[in-house]
Amino acid sequence: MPTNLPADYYNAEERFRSATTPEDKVKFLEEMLSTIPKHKGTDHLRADLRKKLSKFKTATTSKKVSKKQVSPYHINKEGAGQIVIIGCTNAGKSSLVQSQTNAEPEVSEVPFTTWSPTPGMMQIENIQVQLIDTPPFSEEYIDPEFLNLIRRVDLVLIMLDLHTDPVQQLNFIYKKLQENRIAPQHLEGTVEVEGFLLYVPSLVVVNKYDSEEYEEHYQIFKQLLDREYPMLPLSTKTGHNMDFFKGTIFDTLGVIRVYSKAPGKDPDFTAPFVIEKGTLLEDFAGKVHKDFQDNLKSARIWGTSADFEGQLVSRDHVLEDEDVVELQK
Ligand SMILES: Nc1nc2c(ncn2[C@@H]2O[C@H](COP(=O)(O)OP(=O)(O)OP(=O)(O)O)[C@@H](O)[C@H]2O)c(=O)[nH]1
Ligand SMILES: [Mg+2]
Repeated sequence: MPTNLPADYYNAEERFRSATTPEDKVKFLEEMLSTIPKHKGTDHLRADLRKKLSKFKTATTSKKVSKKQVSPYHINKEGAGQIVIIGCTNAGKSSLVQSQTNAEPEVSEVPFTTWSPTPGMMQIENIQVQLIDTPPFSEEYIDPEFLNLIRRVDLVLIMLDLHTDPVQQLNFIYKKLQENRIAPQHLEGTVEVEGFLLYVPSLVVVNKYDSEEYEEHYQIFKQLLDREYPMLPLSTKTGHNMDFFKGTIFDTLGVIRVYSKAPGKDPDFTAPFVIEKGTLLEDFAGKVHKDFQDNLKSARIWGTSADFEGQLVSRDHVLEDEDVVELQK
């Protein structure tokens, strides 16, 4: 240790020793380095301090990385489809998630209740889909990660409140989407806009249709629209039209259920494979087991796509919803 170091160096060194965070360690090491006179006798010491400095700097940056907040909108897809519900305040988005899934977002007549997204799983017959409750659309800021979620999901449910100027709500939602270069798929080819638009699959759900008494109300609303929309009325409160809603979701997702069975055994009807409509037998086989993808010869089929029970079909057979398949190598 060179003896001719200034008092400032020893002060900084003292504080470095008592520092408890990597940020403070970095600060006092830099101070120590700046107070050392530069000559041959201090070469070793300066090299040693620089090494320490780089170690503590790495510690501060890696801590920053691990501290980095993950957006609550980064929600992993679960089940047969990921569906986000969007709409104005009080439309009933949280009510739908609360009544139909295992999640329990807060529901209230007070506007602007929901502040962050909540996913839950909704049962449709023997499959499950993910429904995501979200904060209301408003004139103010929309989180860019919320918009990214809308861009990547399998289906966007646009929820309207039948009792509170639904035409205005629908126009407002479309306007906000379009401002962010997103548009519903059924409008593809009809929107005149400069530049790029991302088209997303969507379904309009008109909530608070508590009973058939609201039919006239609903018809008037439909007549006020400038065009036809993929749309259905619903009540999250009374459950009116809920089965039809679920069936429509299933059809819109474009999936089918296929059951695999071993020879001589019954299939497990509670555990379907959920695959895309139009999937070929050979691609389904790959999902059951990798081995089947290469070595599959044929299969026996019972159900929708079979001409008769246990029909022998080849690898390029197109499967349909509720088929039972016995794969053969
Ligand atoms: N009559 C009737 N009221 C409903 C229905 N669904 C929801 N509500 C009521 O509407 C109000 C708002 O419901 P929420 O589910 O909190 O609405 P939201 O869309 O989540 O509202 P924000 O979180 O503010 O965006 C509550 O008082 C609900 O009880 C329905 O089908 N019929
Ligand atoms: Mg809510």
